[in-house]
Amino acid sequence: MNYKLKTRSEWVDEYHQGVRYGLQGKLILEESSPFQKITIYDSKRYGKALLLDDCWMTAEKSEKCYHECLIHPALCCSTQIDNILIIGGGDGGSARECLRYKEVKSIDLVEIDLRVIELSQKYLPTIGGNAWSDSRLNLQIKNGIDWVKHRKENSYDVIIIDGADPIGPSKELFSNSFLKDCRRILKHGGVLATQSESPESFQQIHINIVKTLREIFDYADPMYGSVSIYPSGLWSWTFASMEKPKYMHPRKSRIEEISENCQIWSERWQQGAFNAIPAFIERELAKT
Ligand code: SPD
Repeated sequence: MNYKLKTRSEWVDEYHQGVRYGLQGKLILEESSPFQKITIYDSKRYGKALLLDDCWMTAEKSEKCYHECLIHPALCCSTQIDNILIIGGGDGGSARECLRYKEVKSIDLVEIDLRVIELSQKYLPTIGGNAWSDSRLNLQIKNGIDWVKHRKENSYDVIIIDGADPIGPSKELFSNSFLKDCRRILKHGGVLATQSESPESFQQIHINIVKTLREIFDYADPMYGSVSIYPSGLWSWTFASMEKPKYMHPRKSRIEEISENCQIWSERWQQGAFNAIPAFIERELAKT
């Protein structure tokens, strides 16, 4: 038996600029949808995981450190949270976190790739949890760019962009025209939240996302945390609003509603995470 080969075949790695980020485990499934390569992997440390185009997206036992951070600063702080739009988020984790708030009346979840939803429901059912059967969830298998283009002004209280990296089908989710449409369809006291890559391994992309959002929305700030399965482990989410930095001040009633069952998010954590901006990023963002 070729021992070395056997050992290697038990690992799956995401490669990025001369570094690889890997998990040990067992391959369950690999297929190509019309949009991307989809892999389901059973990792020893984090349980079942989803990769899109060979990049880690989520894993059963580490997803909360991504989804809680993307959702709660927006939903705890927005003036109203009746109508939510999620672009992407086909694993269901973002919808699940939004649906924890009783005030939420409806969520349009617009995912381009039906297979991501089907495979997440089958292999990673804990991530979507009860969201899939919640009558407030309205699934749309459509292109998110077209969806926002065709919505009326002031349609949503909160917009969540839960896409993959800005290559492949998610590239346009970081474009000026898409984000301008998001501003148009967001209500005035609302908040937009997007994953905004790593300030370490995707430094320039991260800076560009924050700058673009500041131009379009007036107010935008990045928040930093750790997602151990993503390149470098250091990750960011950026929040934007129109009248003031709305996303900085969680409302008491909403904190009380969710905090007991959060693994990472708390009011205190959020404050620290906004303040954890690396000095060089702050300097870069200050340049015009
Ligand atoms: N480098 C991975 C970035 C992926 C962000 N989205 C993950 C989707 C989880 N719902």
